Amino acid sequence: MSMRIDPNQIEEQNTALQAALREDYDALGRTLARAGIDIEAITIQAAAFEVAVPSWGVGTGGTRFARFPGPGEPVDVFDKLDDCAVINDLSRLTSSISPHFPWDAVDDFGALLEKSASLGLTWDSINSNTFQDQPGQAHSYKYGSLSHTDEATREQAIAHNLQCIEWGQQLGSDTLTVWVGDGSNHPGQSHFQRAFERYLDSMRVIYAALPDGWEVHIEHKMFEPAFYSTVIQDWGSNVLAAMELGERAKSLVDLGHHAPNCNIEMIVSRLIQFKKLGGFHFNDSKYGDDDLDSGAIHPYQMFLVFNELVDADYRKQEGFGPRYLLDQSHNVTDPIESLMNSAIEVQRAFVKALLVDRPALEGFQDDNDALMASNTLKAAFNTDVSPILAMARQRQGGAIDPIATYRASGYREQVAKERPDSGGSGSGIV
Ligand SMILES: [Mn+2]
Repeated sequence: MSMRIDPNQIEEQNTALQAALREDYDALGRTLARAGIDIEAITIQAAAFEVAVPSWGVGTGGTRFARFPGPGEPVDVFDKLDDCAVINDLSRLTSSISPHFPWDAVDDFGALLEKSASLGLTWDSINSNTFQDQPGQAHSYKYGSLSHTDEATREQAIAHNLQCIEWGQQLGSDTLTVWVGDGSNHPGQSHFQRAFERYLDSMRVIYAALPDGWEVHIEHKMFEPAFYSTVIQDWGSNVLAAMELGERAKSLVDLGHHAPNCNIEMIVSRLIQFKKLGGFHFNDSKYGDDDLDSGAIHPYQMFLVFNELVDADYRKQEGFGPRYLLDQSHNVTDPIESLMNSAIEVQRAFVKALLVDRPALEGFQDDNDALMASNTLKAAFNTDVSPILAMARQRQGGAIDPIATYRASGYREQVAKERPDSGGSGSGIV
């Protein structure tokens, strides 16, 4: 059974918070006006901001040690759509969903499209999965997929990606995201160059099958499941592969897939410069690929990434238009709450980056005034833009306080009654 948050309930919650929001918004408007910034122009841009949600994100995640499922977890992709609709109805930031195949494969894609359309949702990038074996699969991916030493295994992995493109076309998507777990656990286990050559040969077949208007995004990952080396380990391997394949192959940056202290914003700048930035998987990280909620650990880093993105837009950089997707593992929170929170944190980084005084920054850079250049960024980062985000949500019919409204709605309690226990089965973290 499908359940939607009642718009009257959102309205009722908003009414109680409206006067305080107006006061805060007006006060911030006066502060920004002193810096020559029109709060209304910023609010319009905040309202237009979108970040896609991953279908796999609405289930409770886990580690390789255990998974502790929450109540009312989605049973299938139709349930996932209901949860995604709640996230978007309250946050007004997430109208598209990124599916993962074969997890989300169905017999009737028409029914899936019909349901997503009825909820006001569209389909973002398609994610293929050759990092685990499926029941009845002829060849195992234990030792790799697109770069496997065995040709038949590589062909099976290629065929799955072609199938993903076909399913994606039925859903109206236009991007395939490829992440492989291929790599090695022991020095000497794999010949680096030969493995990379086999990967490229496989990807050439997939690239050649891209329909008109489609792109393929390559995702790199430093480690896990392979702990010594991975075939697409870093942004260097990633962009080399993308350059080798052609202009419709681009690099995807997952914030958690870099070495600690890596200057991700500079990588983003490089990819923008060479028209190779395909998109993002937003999350946060303390130690490695720990898939924490966006903005939970390094909000300044996310702001600096958006500073590059807003700068590219400001300079009208040719060929610039990356996709934004959340990719996190919600192990101890209600995934709907984490995804709403995280979408807002990503939007917050974007809106703060809009406040950067770019002509002033350029002047300080040209004058080698390091302190004032840094302070220019900090001035934007230190501005609390919460009233802008809340106003943008409210104007689009969303909730001023999405978490409070969600909790008051009783949605989780309701679906917990309707959906059977999911058990401790695995949930995807990529
Ligand atoms: Mn990812």
